[in-house]
Amino acid sequence: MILRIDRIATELPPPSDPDPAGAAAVQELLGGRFGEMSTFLNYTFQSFNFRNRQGARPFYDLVANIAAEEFGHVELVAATIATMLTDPSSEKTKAPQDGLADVKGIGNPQHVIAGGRGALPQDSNGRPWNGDYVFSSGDLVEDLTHNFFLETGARNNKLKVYEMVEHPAARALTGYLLVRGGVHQVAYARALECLTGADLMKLFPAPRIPTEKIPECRPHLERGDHLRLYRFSPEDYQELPAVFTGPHPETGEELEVIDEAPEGVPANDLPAQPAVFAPDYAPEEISEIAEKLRKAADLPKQPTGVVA
Ligand code: MN3
Repeated sequence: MILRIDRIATELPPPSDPDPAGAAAVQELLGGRFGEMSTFLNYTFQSFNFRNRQGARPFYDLVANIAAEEFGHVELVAATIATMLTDPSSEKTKAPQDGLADVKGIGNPQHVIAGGRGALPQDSNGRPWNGDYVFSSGDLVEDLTHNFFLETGARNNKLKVYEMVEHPAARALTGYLLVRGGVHQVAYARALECLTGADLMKLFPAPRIPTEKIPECRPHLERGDHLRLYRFSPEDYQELPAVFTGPHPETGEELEVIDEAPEGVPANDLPAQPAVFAPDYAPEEISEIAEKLRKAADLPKQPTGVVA
């Protein structure tokens, strides 16, 4: 089962100038072959299908636990794309006027026409994420080798999107994901080392750009997030430290398992976009209905959720 926490993994800047072309490029990090949907669903299916769990517990825990963090990365990329597509002026220009004329020919038209200026499970060409991206052979060494390759490809794509897209939300996203993806790259390399004796640590950094050269990575490095594997469960996945241990291949610092999920931060409450009917042509009507329902259910007058 999955327990859900209504917070995002790291702080994103609030909406500024929309960047539909940049948002289309960031889609590669969500629904591309090496995107977060791929890391999430690869490790998820591998954990679903994992046999002899008790006999191989530290490795099962590693794959299952990283899968949970990846779900949060899918959420974070989606939040970034929605932030980049948010138009602060669309309140004024809505149907039947030409409120969407300015995005014609820029970025992915489906973000606007099929979606409510939000993320879609697609790559940067608008192609749907594909279940064929999941590799779950049942052979632990093979699956872990694949996962190391997947994290390396993901890091490669994040670096290119970083170079391509200057929007502050995209930069905050890629800075964070490069650090966390690096941890997963190390985790799978170390797991393979534990199983086979192969020294994959000589492959780091791959690609050969150290994360400390990227300004948006630095706050996460200074916090030590490049060394930490968080345990994403109140009680379970206790055997992570059996595999996630030893020195970091780039810095030599000691890896560490944090015995709880990261705190996370509240997401920005992105404003309504009436031109695309999100959440409605007249969002204030939905707010009025919600207020009445909240009152009838004896809930507090103010909404209970937390937003940034
Ligand atoms: Mn990830």
